[in-house]
Amino acid sequence: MNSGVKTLGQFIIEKQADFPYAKGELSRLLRDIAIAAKIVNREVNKAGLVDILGDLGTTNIQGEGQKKLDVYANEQFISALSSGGECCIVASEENDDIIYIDSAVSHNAKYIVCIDPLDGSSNIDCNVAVGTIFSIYRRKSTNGRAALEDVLQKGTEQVAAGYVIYGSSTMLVYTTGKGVNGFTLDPSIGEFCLSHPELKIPEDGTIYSINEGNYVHFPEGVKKYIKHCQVEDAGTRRPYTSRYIGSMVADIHRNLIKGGIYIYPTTAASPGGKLRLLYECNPMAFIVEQAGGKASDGSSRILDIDPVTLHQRCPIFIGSARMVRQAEAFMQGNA
Ligand code: AHM
Ligand code: MG
Repeated sequence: MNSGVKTLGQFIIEKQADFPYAKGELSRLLRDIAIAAKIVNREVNKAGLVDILGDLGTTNIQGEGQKKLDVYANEQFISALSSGGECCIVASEENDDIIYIDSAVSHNAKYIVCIDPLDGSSNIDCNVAVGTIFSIYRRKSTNGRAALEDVLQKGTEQVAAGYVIYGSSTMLVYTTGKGVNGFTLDPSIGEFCLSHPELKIPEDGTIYSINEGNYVHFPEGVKKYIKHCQVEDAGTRRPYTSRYIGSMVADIHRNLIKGGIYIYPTTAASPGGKLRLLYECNPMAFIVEQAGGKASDGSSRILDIDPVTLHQRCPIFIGSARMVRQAEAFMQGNA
């Protein structure tokens, strides 16, 4: 029977043919991530019930203390990646150090996963969208145990990246470097179904997303760009609309669909930027570039940054190509 619905599982298997060298490991890795995402989704959906089912710090039915959702999400993804057998190291925003997966099945695993298990988790208390962001690399070392050097690769080396948005509906969006596809979770069948094939971000947009509360601490170029967004000009459809959810995944997802720019610049509180290169900026940059957009640190391409440390941060300007180019021009003082 052909229901006309294509599930993520079917899609991944079909796309495996795009990689002649593939033996199915990457497909299995993506499948493991999708399963963990469904488990996390179930818990995120129940977040509002915490007060009536038992508050954090109390004991659940299995006699375990109830965990904060970001800790829970971290455990779910690490557990799925550990038992899946395709991943030798997980680097998580929630853990200070890399996690070696030394189980027998992962002995010859060749993939590294960097993950932000629940981004924007401060939004959970008020029922606002949160997300998971992941990034996959192939290990470079050929023998022995994989090491930190295998994790500290440039964004250009990513073999896949994606995010899950737990919003008004739950979506998984990912790329393996051949375009971007989006899948919406159909809760009635428990499957991610292809809903946004070959996503393309509009070349230009009318939405800017930035925490303007930090305005006084922004670099001059950002201040001038914001003023530019607010000036009336019918030809460029200005003033633009300001939209800031405070969940990077949700803000970038909206801009990917409608066109727009998301900026988290350096500030006095975060002189190197707030967002992490490996867990947030690189995967989102890969996805947005694959959708036809652009991602910059204000002067250079995010994906070309050489990571030095695991939890390195960087400023980010990401979204519709024309808007990012314009913001870069302001940053360089030539707009
Ligand atoms: P987190 O990883 O601690 O959740 O922080 C990342 C989040 C992004 O999702 C969001 O865009 C940004 O931090 C919001 O920061 P701010 O509250 O400073 O505007
Ligand atoms: Mg985060």
